[in-house]
Amino acid sequence: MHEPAASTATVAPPQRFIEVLKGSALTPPPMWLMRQAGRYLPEYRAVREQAGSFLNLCYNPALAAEVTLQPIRRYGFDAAILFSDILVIPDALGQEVRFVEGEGPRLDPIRNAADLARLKPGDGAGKLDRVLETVARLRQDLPRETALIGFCGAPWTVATYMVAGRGSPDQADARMFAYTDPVAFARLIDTVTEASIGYLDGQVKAGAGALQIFDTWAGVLPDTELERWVVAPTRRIVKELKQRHPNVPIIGFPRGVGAGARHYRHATRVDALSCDTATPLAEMRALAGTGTAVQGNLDPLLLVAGGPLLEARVRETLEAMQGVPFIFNLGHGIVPQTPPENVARLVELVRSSPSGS
Ligand code: 1CP
Repeated sequence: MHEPAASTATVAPPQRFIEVLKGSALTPPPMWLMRQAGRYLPEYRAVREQAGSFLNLCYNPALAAEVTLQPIRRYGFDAAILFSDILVIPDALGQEVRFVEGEGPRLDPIRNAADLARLKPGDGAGKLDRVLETVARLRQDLPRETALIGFCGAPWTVATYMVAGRGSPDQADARMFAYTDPVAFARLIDTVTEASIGYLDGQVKAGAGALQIFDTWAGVLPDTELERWVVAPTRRIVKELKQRHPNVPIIGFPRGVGAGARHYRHATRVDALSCDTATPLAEMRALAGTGTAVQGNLDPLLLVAGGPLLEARVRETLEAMQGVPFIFNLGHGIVPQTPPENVARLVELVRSSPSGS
């Protein structure tokens, strides 16, 4: 029986980004960039000014959707990432977050079990509901072939900010908390894990088609602690999400874990690994060759520098990753001083990689 034309027109077009996450190797590879919405774009800076504070922008569905769409309009990336921040979870748990201009996030640090008892799981749902409204708007407004990525910070990385009250070079405060009072620290990790599961579930229900778990500071932990504070909570998040949404791929970003990435992938059961800048291309290829999609891993500063070195490195990456499930990305977030025209050149280089060879 023939389908009437009107109904075939409503069949969703394939999303190349999702196809690769499910194991296909595509040429040219789909691409997006971590922190692709941000201060390197003049149109972002204009909206950011209009919003007042950074968190106002995160909690304003119309403006947050607008800045999510800006890099898609400019560059036609294969995926959009929800504009929000990993620190909306502590904010929603009652540990108020402020962003100090030019300095970064500030929170009242959680130093012991008594501070921990002041968290109020459940109270901040209204704030997160506004982020979920952004997701719903985006799914309506994005081109249908553009995937929408939802995200959260991994419990360990979020906890490092909750304990130090700010960004820190070595996460010493969180490590000391974990080593001196592992029982209380486990309660903190559990609280963040549970909030993150609810938040990611909400993002999928609102329209996110893939999820990424950012573990920016995974690399500072020794092996046994990595298992307890990074691998175990991530495995729990993945298991819960997979039970509820078996078809939604999950990407893990265990930044800085080196050779531990294989175990992380195997033990957490993420569908894909986002590789940091230090991961050798041969290792990235080997990781993809064993049934997992990989994403990465251009140095964000090469994108600032531009020129022949950028071109050479992009070609080298495309060649190394031929024939395996690969998503072109950076090894960490794009930096504010990136010239937008270098991003345009990068898109051109990746998109002009020869297909079918
Ligand atoms: O003034 C501004 O406009 C603030 C800059 C900014 C932006 C654009 C911050 C503050 N957060 C974001 C958005 C953001 N953050 C996104 C969404 C959009 C996108 O990717 O396009 C995402 C996924 C994040 C994730 C995030 N926030 C991470 C994990 C990934 C990573 O880059 O390592 C981390 C560690 C944060 C915390 C954070 N938020 C903002 C800053 C400056 C920081 C880092 C603070 C520090 O460690 O000093």
